[in-house]
Amino acid sequence: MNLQDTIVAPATGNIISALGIVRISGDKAIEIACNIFSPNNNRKLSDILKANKLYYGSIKEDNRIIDEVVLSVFVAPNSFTGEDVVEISHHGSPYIQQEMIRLIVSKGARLADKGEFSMRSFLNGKMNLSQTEAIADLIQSNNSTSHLLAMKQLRGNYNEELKTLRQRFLKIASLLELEIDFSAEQEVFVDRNELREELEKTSKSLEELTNSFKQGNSFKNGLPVAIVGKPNSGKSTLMNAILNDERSIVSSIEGTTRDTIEEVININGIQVRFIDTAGIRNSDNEIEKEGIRRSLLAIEKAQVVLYLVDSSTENIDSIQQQLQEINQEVYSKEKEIILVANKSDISTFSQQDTETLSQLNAVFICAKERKGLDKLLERITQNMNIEDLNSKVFVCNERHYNALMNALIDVNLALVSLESGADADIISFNIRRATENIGSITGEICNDDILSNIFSKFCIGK
Ligand SMILES: Nc1nc2c(ncn2[C@@H]2O[C@H](COP(=O)(O)OP(=O)(O)OP(=O)(O)O)[C@@H](O)[C@H]2O)c(=O)[nH]1
Ligand SMILES: [Mg+2]
Repeated sequence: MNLQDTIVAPATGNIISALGIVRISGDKAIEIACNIFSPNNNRKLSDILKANKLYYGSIKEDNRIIDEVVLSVFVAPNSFTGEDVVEISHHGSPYIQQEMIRLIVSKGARLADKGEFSMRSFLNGKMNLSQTEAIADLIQSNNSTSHLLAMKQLRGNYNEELKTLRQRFLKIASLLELEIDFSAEQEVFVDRNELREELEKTSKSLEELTNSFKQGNSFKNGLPVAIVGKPNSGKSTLMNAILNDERSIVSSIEGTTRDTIEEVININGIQVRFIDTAGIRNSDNEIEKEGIRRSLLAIEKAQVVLYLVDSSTENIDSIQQQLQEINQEVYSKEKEIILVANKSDISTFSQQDTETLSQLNAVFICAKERKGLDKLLERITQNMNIEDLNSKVFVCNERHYNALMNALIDVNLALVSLESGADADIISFNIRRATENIGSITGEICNDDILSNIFSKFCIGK
């Protein structure tokens, strides 16, 4: 990707609105603006141009006026990208915007790639990588939780902590490498007890950060809750009762739901994504089989699994058997499985059965009459404390999570090497790898592939 040329893109969406913005960035931005913009005071823009000023006038192609606009001029390095930037605020017609971009391209600019403004901002040192990602999240935030998380990341979140850690590690690795140089003298520059303490402390804080991902991700994208169980257990009825809407088709015919249906609702400030699934059973029907495959996929992706049983037809032994099977299905995935005994209005459970179900922590509901739902919703969100959002640090970016996991593995490997009395070069190798993984989060260490991958997920004009 050529980062030396001048780029242009719409900064606002392709919809009819009061105003729209076209942004130009690069060496030729101001020259192009002077070429196409005529101030309303009949003077030339090049004669009156100053940094950080707004100008009112027209965008013209030859003598044809495309629009009356306000021009903002930012001179490098004091702009979003760190380059010369011109922003044109025009009347919000997609046609005007297209015409303007066509004209600007004809004057020597190139259409920007996805996220190219942000990439330039990063490469010119205006923001670190994690902050540019926070901006993408900020644009996509659609509720108070995702907004707050993006804001926290934009303001640094765990960046400073990682930066300090990386510096400390770089120093340790260098000292260890010095020992290799002085191996003949048997010099020791790094006290092994202190190093052990340092590595243990780091391992613990990296573990805390990685552990926060599950919750952070649920806060950001909504807690995924799969409603599963045999056909006719009342899954779709429960989904509709929670949504207070006839969203899913309900019928007494087994195998009514064929595809997964997903809806998000807000429970006391927490976004929860409910997924109604096809009832799980052995079936020869191709469509139903596909539905069941999707149900299993929904379980795979869920944080919480509501396992519904029909209190009017089930018996305890069978329920225990089903729970065992579902536990095997989600084995080691750290999901919470909540047993939900539905149809309490026509329940055939004995007192003893009810006690056994209580011991299994079951929640008793009657989806049809919307009874017991409050308790169920409370159970679902019990591990998500909205107050934590302000007081705790959360990792909610998958790329950061993977890098932190790798760093954690490196630090633990360094610890194992240390315990086994390994040579300084082996310990230092693991520590250096940890610093690289940590550095990849803020972009201190990165390569073109990582950058292209990150910025390709951005929108055009950002
Ligand atoms: N009496 C009673 N009937 C219920 C209750 N919940 C659901 N039903 C009935 O049970 C039948 C099946 O309900 P659904 O919600 O379609 O069941 P499902 O689990 O989604 O079934 P599939 O989509 O086929 O897997 C319908 O006739 C519902 O009216 C309840 O709490 N009490
Ligand atoms: Mg259904």
